[in-house]
Amino acid sequence: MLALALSAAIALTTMSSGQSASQNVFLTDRYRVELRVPSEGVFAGEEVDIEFRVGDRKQDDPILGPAGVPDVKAVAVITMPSMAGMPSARPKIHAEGVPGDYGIEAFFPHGGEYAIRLDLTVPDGEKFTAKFMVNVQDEGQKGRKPKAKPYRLEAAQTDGTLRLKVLESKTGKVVTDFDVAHEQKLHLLVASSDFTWFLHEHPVMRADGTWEMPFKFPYGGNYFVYADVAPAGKGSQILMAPVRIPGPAPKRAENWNQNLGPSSAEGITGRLILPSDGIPVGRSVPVTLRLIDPATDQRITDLTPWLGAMGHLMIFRQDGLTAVHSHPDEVPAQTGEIRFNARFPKSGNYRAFAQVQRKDKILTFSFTIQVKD
Ligand SMILES: [Cu+2]
Repeated sequence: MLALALSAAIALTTMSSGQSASQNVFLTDRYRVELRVPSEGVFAGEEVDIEFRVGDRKQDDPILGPAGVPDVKAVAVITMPSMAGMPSARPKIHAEGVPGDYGIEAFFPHGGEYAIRLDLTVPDGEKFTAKFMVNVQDEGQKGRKPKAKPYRLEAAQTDGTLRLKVLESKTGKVVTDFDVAHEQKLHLLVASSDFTWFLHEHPVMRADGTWEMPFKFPYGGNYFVYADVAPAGKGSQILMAPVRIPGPAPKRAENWNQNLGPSSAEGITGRLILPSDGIPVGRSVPVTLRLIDPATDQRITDLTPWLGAMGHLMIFRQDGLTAVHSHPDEVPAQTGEIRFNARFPKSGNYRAFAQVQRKDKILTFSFTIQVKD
């Protein structure tokens, strides 16, 4: 009797919130929601309209399918389940010309699997949530023209002050409203063009949207200035502005040979451990930072959280145009090892900077990773 009741309850649950085999259709007893991902796919780094249709299964036409439901109130939230701590996007939704059809004004900062949650309220007041997964392809795919990014960064240094602005590309409007990610609204990352010099700071925003910080570039030459930001509701974006500084530059040959350590900071030795069978392009892979005290050969187990995590790993492609998102596993153990998940969208040479906090000091380790096709 009990078993029967249980199986009936499960069947009911499956029916009321189930997902069809296609994964793009979500059903309740009454309604059918279909996510219409563009047939050519969805690509990172461009704004895309993803349509969905809400149909009434009680008015099911044998040819046209469930009648479209107009005036649905919809709230969309886009997250990346593999990237814990990445700010969610809350994209705008508009009604299309056809009753029951709606469009999500989405933007995906980089490739990977995203979850789209739709909280829907139909005109009779019924509320339900439909969830979908969307696989987003990396930008810069062959045969695809790069599209304008929704935001851009301005960076300039004058009189010992670095000033940054995040602007809406279309309107030129300065963005002043940001979501917090890893305890900050803006993470400033500055690197020399050969990625041998690196800085991670948190400037302060003035009311007009200018981010300021006392700062002088260490020498002349080209730099990449990155702002890791999430304009309110728009999700995570890494924006880059190249900066050229006059003056003498140190003469040295660029070295991009793979170098997984040892890298030293404050007397501690860091090594990077990559998957033994290589790094597949476009797939999330575990990257482990192992920290050792060379005096005792013991693992370092007294790190303290910094910016909401036990470690941060920032990875840049040699051309400066690709910054790799990586996040530590959600529950890092005090084992002297920090495991990150990193995803390399292209083959090429990458410089990785790992940062941890120990005894109130920030330790920065640098590595070079070669990703082959
Ligand atoms: Cu930061």
